[in-house]
Amino acid sequence: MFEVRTLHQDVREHVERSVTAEEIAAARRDFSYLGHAKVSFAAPESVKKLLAEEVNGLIEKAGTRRDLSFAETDYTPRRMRNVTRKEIFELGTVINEVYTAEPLMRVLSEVAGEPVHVCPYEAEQYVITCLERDGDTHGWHWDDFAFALVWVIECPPVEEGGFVQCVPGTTWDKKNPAINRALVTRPIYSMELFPGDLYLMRTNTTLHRVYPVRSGRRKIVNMGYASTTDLNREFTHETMDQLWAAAPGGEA
Ligand SMILES: O=C(O)CCC(=O)C(=O)O
Ligand SMILES: [Fe+2]
Repeated sequence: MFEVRTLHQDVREHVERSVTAEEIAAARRDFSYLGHAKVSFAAPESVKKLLAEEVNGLIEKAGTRRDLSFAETDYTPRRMRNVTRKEIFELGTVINEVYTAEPLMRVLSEVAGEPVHVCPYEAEQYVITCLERDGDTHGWHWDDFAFALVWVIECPPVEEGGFVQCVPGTTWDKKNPAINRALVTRPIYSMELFPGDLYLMRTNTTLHRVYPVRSGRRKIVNMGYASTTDLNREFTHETMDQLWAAAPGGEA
């Protein structure tokens, strides 16, 4: 009889065999100082490949262009193509399965230095973003929930943009986001990314953006996770709710 392997098993085997205590310790140090850390070691190539195939198919099938900005983040631009959590859940299998993989969440918890939980607000569990036109960007913002794990599927060379910038140790006042004030007050860190990279960010206290792309394409999946504090907190979801509402001027 054939054994039906699951992605969870692939991740578990990889974590048990290949992830070292040193890798985790280094990522945990970066994460605590810088609000972000590369964790590309956390998943095997086999899973990255399946996930990339699903992302490519879903962008073709369900990607919707958006060109928006929000008062809550000082009107920084969001110019991108997205596939929403709902579409990914309905049309795909891999991303939804990987999202809840226990061994992966355990690695993330060790890097974060605290438990990482599935996001209680479904719309923020995962999203695909594709930057594909000159000037496309995911402008400066914070996320509602504490953690994001980003899987880089495709990314142009840094000369063409598409790298991530962040300002750790900042918080989101939705009534007065004061993003430029944060940018001139605190250091900005920039992170070069390559296809196959994964990074974890403390997105509720790390202002972040994707530098506009000039040419080439950048495809990612962002998986949002909650902290224990998040689970006991009331949230408003202005920017996400507006982002996923039928986008005026949006095109399929
Ligand atoms: O594309 C990235 O690397 C970050 C995406 C992001 O910040 C988000 O989806 O909230
Ligand atoms: Fe974000």
